[in-house]
Formats: sequence, C-alpha cells, structure tokens
Amino acid sequence: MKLVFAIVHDEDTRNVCDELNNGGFSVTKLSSSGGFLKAGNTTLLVGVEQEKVDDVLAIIERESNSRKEYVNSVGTMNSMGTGMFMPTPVEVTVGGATVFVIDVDTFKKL
Ligand code: 2BA
Repeated sequence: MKLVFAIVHDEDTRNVCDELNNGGFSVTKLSSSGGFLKAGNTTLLVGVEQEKVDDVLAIIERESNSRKEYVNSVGTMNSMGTGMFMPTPVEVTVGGATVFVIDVDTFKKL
C-alpha cells in the first residue's frame, strides 16, 4: 500500500476531492500553508493500493492548475535616493500539485 501526499491549491481542492471520491478513493484533507508564500493550501492524504497510484495521480494532475502569484521581495533603494527600500513584486508559478508517494508499513481500521 502507498500513501499519496498531494499539496494542492485551495481553489482546486474541491474538484480534486470530488473526482477522487467519484473514482472510489478516500481522501483526508488537511489545511496547510506554503513556507515560501505563507499562503493557504491544502494537503490531501490518499491511502491506496500500489496498482491504483497512477489513477490517483492522473486525477490530481487533471484537476490541478498552475497559477502565477506574486511575492514582495526586499526590493531595491528608490531612485530618489531617500534611502527607502521599495518592495518589488516577484512572480512565482504555483502548482499544479506537489505530490509525494510513500510506502505504508501498516494500514488498519481499528
Ligand atoms: P510555497 O512554499 O508557498 O511555494 C509557492 C511557490 O513559490 C512554489 O510553487 C514555487 O514556485 C515558489 N517557491 C517556493 N520556494 C521557493 C524558493 N525558495 N525560491 C523561489 N521560489 C520558491 P510550487 O513549487 O508549486 O509549490 C507549491 C506549494 O507546495 C509550496 O508553497 C509548498 O507548500 C509545497 N511544496 C512544494 N515543494 C515542496 C517540498 N519539496 N516539500 C514540501 N512542500 C513543498
């Protein structure tokens, strides 16, 4: 058995979860946030038999979009020479999903 960790954009979470459920997969949703942008995202946990991992990844890929977001860098000193640093927005591409697949030692429902 495998455990799929998928970090998805909040706006994609509903579609990803719905399609995983429609495909017969159970999902646990955790609220998370990215260390770089400090923005909310969602971490999904999907426990699945090894032969079904590709099906899970295909659904996550299909339902996850990439987006441009902006983060303020420290910036450069302004041209007026007043010694003030102006924050400069830097564009980053977020997503689609970031996925980790790990081996599960034991899976039990007690
Ligand atoms: P964040 O850490 O908020 O990162 C958002 C986006 O910012 C990243 O998109 C990437 O394009 C950019 N970015 C991240 N760290 C950077 C850095 N040190 N320098 C320049 N740009 C940087 P994604 O790569 O699509 O990642 C989306 C979210 O997935 C991340 O949010 C984080 O929550 C998670 N993630 C990505 N890679 C990860 C990893 N190796 N381990 C754990 N979580 C990861």
